[in-house]
Amino acid sequence: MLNEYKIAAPVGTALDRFIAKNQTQFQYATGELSQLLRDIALAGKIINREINRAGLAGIEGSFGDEPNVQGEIQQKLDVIAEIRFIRALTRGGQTCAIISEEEEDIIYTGNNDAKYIVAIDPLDGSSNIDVNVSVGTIFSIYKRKTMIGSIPDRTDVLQPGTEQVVAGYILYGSSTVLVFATQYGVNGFTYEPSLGEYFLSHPNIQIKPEGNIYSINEGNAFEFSKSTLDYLESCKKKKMTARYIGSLVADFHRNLIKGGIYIYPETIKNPNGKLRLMYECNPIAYIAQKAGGIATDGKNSILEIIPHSIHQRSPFYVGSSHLVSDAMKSLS
Ligand code: P6P
Repeated sequence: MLNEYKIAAPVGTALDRFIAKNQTQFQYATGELSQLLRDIALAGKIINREINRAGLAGIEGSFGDEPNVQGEIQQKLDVIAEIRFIRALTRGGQTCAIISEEEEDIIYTGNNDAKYIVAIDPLDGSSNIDVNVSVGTIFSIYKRKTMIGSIPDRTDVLQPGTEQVVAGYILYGSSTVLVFATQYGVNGFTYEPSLGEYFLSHPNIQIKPEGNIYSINEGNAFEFSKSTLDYLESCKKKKMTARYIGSLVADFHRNLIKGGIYIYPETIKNPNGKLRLMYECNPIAYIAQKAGGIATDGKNSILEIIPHSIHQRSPFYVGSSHLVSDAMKSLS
């Protein structure tokens, strides 16, 4: 009798089945949060398709020469990703308000009976697309503070990272991987385009306390503080490996899997750091913490920062607990 596993190996746990089997992970377990996660996963499938054919569909390059709210020139795929995610979240009906890297102010979906808020960077690292380097979507999900049925306001969207109920990213890389954290842990799902499904590929991810990789743009070295330079020297003396892709999701995912530290410190050009708290630092910090890592702004836990504006920036140190702790010691 031929071994059935030889001729028809199981495909693994699909995202929908994982969500159904782990309803208790999705707070309040009435299905809305699960549906919201499915809405994000669907938009990710669509963006994955756009990215993989960008060179053929004439959607590479910049969208125009007007800088966005960040002062950066939008790429065509930034705009496409923004449209796709806002549309998916609005039509999905589970989100009452969204804050996005691409929009100056709150996006009101009109779903005032919905329970959830989403903070999103629809396509982070998009300047890498034209050179075929990995990019990613980063998202946080919060429970609204205002009453169901009312119009959401700033108290809903400006919550500290500790209030996140789900945080995740989609990495459009050599394969497309959806990684998300709930209070119960971090799981990764690899997208199988031929089936149009995400399958559990990285169950219960834990980041190693140690690591041999440091990720920082050393092109900014002349703008670094002395303590940052001293820490980098210590990394070199320990013969650590430098790896910097210039796409936060890709740099973080590598360190999550292999161990390491990612640093975007304050510089002369960006005295409060370059990365945005609400839709870059907080979601990545939540994932890092739930995987056993640490994320700080150089002094305090990123997740404890009380936000005052949608696009505020923060210095960012994230990764293996021992590496980040050592970096904090050298900065103090
Ligand atoms: P730099 C991309 O623009 C981004 O927000 C992150 O994805 C990335 O880690 C960082 O900025 C790269 O910034 O200044 O090194 O090019």
